[in-house]
Amino acid sequence: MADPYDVDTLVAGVGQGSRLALSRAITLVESTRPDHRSRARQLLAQLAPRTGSAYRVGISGVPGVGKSTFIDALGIRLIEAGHKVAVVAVDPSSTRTGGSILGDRTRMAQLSAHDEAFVRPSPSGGHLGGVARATRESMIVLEAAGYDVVLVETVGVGQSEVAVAEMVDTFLMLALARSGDQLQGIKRGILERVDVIAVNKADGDNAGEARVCARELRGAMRLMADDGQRPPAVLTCSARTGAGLDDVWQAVQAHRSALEQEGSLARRRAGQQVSWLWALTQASLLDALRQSESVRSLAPRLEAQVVSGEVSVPEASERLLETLAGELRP
Ligand SMILES: Nc1nc2c(ncn2[C@@H]2O[C@H](COP(=O)(O)OP(=O)(O)OP(=O)(O)O)[C@@H](O)[C@H]2O)c(=O)[nH]1
Ligand SMILES: [Mg+2]
Repeated sequence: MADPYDVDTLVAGVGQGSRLALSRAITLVESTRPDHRSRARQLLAQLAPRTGSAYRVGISGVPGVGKSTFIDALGIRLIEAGHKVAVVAVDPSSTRTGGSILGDRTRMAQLSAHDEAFVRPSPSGGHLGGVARATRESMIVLEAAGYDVVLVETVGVGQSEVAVAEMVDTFLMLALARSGDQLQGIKRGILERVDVIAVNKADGDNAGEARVCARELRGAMRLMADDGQRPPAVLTCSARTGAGLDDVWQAVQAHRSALEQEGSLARRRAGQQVSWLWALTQASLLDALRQSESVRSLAPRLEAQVVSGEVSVPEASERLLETLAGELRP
């Protein structure tokens, strides 16, 4: 049987927009097998020159805010406007539930079925660093295949948002109108990275409350913005009815044009390359630690010794690191 992961064949196939080649190339970059990693590096090196011009947009928000519904509806609009749209996800929790993959496929029903769209479910398995690496590298493959809008979905809980903010040009936060604390559900650390906020489900009886919420949020964002910093645009939309979606996309475009005009898009991306370098190195170290045979065979004894008090935790940790270092050294 022909080698499904032959790099030259994949490069050619991705260039021709072959969905099969694209799926295989993404499977390859998602893999943590050392032989796959080595091929993935060759593949990415060859594809990288064809990337850089796509819109990279992160979409976050608490579970149930409507991210998948929003991406489905926005994606279709963008395709109608002539774009090719790819959707990837950073969702380490999917390894636990195993449910969100199927869920997102069915919820992005229109987009998944479209020829001009490519919806990739979250990679399963692994720590956040590994999942973020896979997503980042998948974005390169997708951009090289001609997808000029790449939407990255993440659940608005914990560190995955920060990881996504580190790989996109514009970070869009979906919010819900809730009386009282409008900032609830938006973590402080992420607030300073948000470029556009859209209060979703602004339909039916909810529309008025959503507008009030947006107004309050707008005021709060202005107060919080540092001197000279542009506060995020705050809008309302309904992923269900489509109301306001065009305005949200316009706000995303306006944010990106402002970045380009100030010359900060290039700066932002340069900074992201450097943070990727370190994130990748850390993720690779973690993978090496988990895959190391000698660490694995040493671990049960060390764990027992730590529990019995025979060896202290710092000593045991040092021994594991030494064992790994010995293995990494050629
Ligand atoms: N009324 C209304 N309901 C919406 C809207 N957008 C999404 N929903 C509903 O909200 C529920 C959750 O939507 P999803 O798109 O699955 O939300 P999500 O943020 O992707 O959820 P997770 O992937 O679980 O984090 C579904 O029942 C949607 O039909 C909207 O604009 N208006
Ligand atoms: Mg979803």
